[in-house]
Amino acid sequence: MDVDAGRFLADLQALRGFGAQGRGVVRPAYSDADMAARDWLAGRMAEAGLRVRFDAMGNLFGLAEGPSLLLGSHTDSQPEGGWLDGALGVIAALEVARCVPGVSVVSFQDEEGRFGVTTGSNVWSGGLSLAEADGLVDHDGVTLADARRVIGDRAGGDVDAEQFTGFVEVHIEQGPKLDAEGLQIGVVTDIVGIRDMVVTFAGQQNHAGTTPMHLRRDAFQALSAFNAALNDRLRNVVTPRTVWTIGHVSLSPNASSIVPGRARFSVQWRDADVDRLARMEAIMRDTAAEIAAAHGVGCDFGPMLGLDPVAMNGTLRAALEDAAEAVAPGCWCAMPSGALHDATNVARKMPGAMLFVPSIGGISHDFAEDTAEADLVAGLQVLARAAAALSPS
Ligand code: HGY
Ligand code: MN
Ligand code: MN
Repeated sequence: MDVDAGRFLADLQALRGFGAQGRGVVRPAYSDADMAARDWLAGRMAEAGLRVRFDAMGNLFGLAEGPSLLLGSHTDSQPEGGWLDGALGVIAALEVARCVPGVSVVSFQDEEGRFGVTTGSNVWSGGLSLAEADGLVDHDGVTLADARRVIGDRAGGDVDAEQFTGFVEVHIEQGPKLDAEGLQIGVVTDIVGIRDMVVTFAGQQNHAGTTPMHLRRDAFQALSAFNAALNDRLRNVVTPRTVWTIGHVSLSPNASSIVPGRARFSVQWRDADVDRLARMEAIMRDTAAEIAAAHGVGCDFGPMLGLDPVAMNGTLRAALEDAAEAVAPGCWCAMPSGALHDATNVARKMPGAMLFVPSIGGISHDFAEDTAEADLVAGLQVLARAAAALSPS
């Protein structure tokens, strides 16, 4: 079961080359860079003796014969992505599959949600139908149905989840804990839930010089007031682990001499408690409607996307903890995940577990994302040990 750290690191760097942008990557789902990376990965899977299969969403599987343990993550990236987010889990899975019998590999599609929220594994695990996914639209108005046409004749039919005995995903932490505490490995206890929607405030576009302030129906002013009111009203229901983000804003017509007539913005929130997610949704909706009325703008709520919190499987977690203690004695911890992962969806179909390696400075979803090579290799070794213990072969 001797993994080859050099080959693993070389494959990671090779994958980094698809959509490379400085130290990071730009490899959104279905982009040329994403599909070129998937074709390269399919070749590496075949060389490793795995049976290659793309499904209709563009999820890419490398399948071992018979029942197998599934390892993997995703290779699509955020619009400004780090080189390791998702890539680490796929390349580590590939290296382990070369050395441990009974291991299959997957790279899920659109985990980064160009169209939805962990869309590829959501469809594969039955959380979303392909027809519903096809109707999702990205920020440029492209539908997923149109985007996934690039898969072409690669698509080889569904991959049956019944052949897998469990799923393990290694991923960068994407947060500050392991790096700050000088730890090498995190074994994940649970993954937070998420809610995500687009809200539109529609006011009155007008001349920025001749329109008196008291006559304006300024969509940006409404958004600004909404954000302040939301922060104030959430204080009573959140905990230090709760997060919420307005990360995407488009003002129309976005010109310095025109009062913005329309503000279209994302509102996303995450927490480990499904009831708190629901309470936050009620506060968000009520506050948006109230502020919109006060500012004389229309308020439209887009579809709500989301996933509930999920606990990792105890048996798989124990195998990861044993492997972590063997590889990094006293240098690991059990911890929750504040980031969303494909493991959330896969847990619908089979036992799942995750392990983390440190993110330097806790930075992720940024070109500067990085992890020390020794920590990458330690993550590979923990995954390999656990896979050898868990593989059905
Ligand atoms: O947003 C997330 O948590 C994941 O990195 N897509
Ligand atoms: Mn990821
Ligand atoms: Mn990510």
